[in-house]
Amino acid sequence: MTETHLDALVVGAGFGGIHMLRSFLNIGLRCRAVDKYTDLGGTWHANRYPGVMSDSYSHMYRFTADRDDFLDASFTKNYLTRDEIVAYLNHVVDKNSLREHMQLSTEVLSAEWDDAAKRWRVPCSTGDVFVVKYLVTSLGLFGKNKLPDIPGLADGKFKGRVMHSAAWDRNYDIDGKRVGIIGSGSTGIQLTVASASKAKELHCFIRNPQYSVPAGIRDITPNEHRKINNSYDDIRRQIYESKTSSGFAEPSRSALSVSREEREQIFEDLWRLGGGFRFLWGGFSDIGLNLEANEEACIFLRKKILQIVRDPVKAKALLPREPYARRPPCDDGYYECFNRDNVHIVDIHAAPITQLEERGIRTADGVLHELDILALATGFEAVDGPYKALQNGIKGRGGKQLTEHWDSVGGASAYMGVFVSHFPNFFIVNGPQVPVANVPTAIEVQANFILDVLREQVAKGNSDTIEITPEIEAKWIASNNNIGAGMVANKVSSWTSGKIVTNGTTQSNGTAESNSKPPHNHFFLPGIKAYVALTEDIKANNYPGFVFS
Ligand code: NA7
Repeated sequence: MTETHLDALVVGAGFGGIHMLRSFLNIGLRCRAVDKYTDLGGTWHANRYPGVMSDSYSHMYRFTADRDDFLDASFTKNYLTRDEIVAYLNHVVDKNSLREHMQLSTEVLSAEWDDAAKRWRVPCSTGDVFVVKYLVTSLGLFGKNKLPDIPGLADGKFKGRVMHSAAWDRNYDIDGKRVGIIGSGSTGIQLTVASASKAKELHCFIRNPQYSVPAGIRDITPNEHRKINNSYDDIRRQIYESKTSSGFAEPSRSALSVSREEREQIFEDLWRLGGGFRFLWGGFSDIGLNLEANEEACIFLRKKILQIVRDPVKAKALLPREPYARRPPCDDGYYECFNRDNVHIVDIHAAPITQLEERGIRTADGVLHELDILALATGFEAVDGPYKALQNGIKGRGGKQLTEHWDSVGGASAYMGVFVSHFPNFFIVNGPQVPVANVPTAIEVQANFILDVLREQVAKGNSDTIEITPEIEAKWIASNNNIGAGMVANKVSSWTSGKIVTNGTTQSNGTAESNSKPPHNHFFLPGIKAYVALTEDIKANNYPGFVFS
């Protein structure tokens, strides 16, 4: 056992962990970042399935505060592949000399607040024990894979390979194989497109089809890249003056305020431009807010599906039965894949999976779908999953377990997406109630606020601890849940709204079934501009709800 005393430990070496490490080192803290993976990148390290890429614009999917870095960025397409993102993160690490402060293949086993010493004690899988004043976790929203509860999956009788999308073996070649994909979210859609032309037969097991729009992947010409660079100041301004910082305008008009023809044209333009976030937020203000406006988007998207998919049976199985309200996927020819003879839909809403057998998946209609590989694009125990997965958890004041605390307040929560009552000197980045926005930007605004709070701590005589009151936390949770209750997302089963329905079924009237947990909102929905305004307000009012002692 090696005991290391530092000012701060950052857990996670993805976007959030790297940015926090850099931020803390910049203000002179002695700090280390650890990560359980063998390499940096966090979620982007783990996700290597065929077709994996970002669906945020290339020039936005980076830390834009560093002007030189923004201007030096090299990308050739409007979206980045997974490998380009990991290369970018490596570049940030090297440019800022962070590598010597990082320790990979190091899994945190637990973290316990020692109130006498006013320190966190953090034992790791390597035998290291970090004793630190500040603990920062940036475990990622998707750090824990979700495996489906399919009889036969665990007993290993299936003769082929089974791989979760976030535990993919890149040496496995799907060429000429009989491939099965369970799941049709962002991941399942990317995997389908990447597999359709390679697999001998591709079976897509779809329970709740989602609405996908074209991503609009295209080259960025040198001229266009120059234009982006010349707009740096405008882009930075837009980032902080918008809700989602996605790199496009967010209009304030309602989908119901324009004529049918105009609405149709706007949807058509969005479809042509591409991008799921753009389709949801870049045409009208109320697709996510108003069921009637939402239904207009659904009508347009259903029509597109029916136009593209030639086989009426396949087309019908691809028609979503719920509002357009999950995290919006986009694709590079998803619906077109189903016009291929080797691509099949297995409608597991109609005939659920009964078991995984030696040769493949059996469905309730008795059919055996023979497979060489089963890809589980079944998502993640999103948001709080990585915290539940910590062997002995995170224990705050009086030995209080973080996950128990979250159970007692209705779900995973953090004031400003950062602070948790009863957990002194503990900061979460890119976790529960992070602003719903472009991820690097959301991380930047959270980091800026943490640095503000640390400055305040110094101003207040360098107190031992920073903590928030249970009252401010309760108000924050209630406010987020109130905002969430008005959203269409609250009517579907989705990890984004925290309304997960265990069997995944959504009723034909579009509402999630009653066996779901009470809604608990996982995001700060007002977004970046409102988040920054709130931080200004907190500072101007002398940090109400914060206790520096
Ligand atoms: P998602 O968006 O959570 O999608 C998971 C998919 O897996 C979804 O289609 C689920 O169907 C399906 N699923 C999950 N469990 C089962 C079982 N047991 N049986 C059948 N189908 C199942 O995860 P993704 O990986 O696509 O995306 C996660 C995020 O990564 C995404 O939002 C981006 O931010 C990047 P269901 O709808 O529950 O019927």
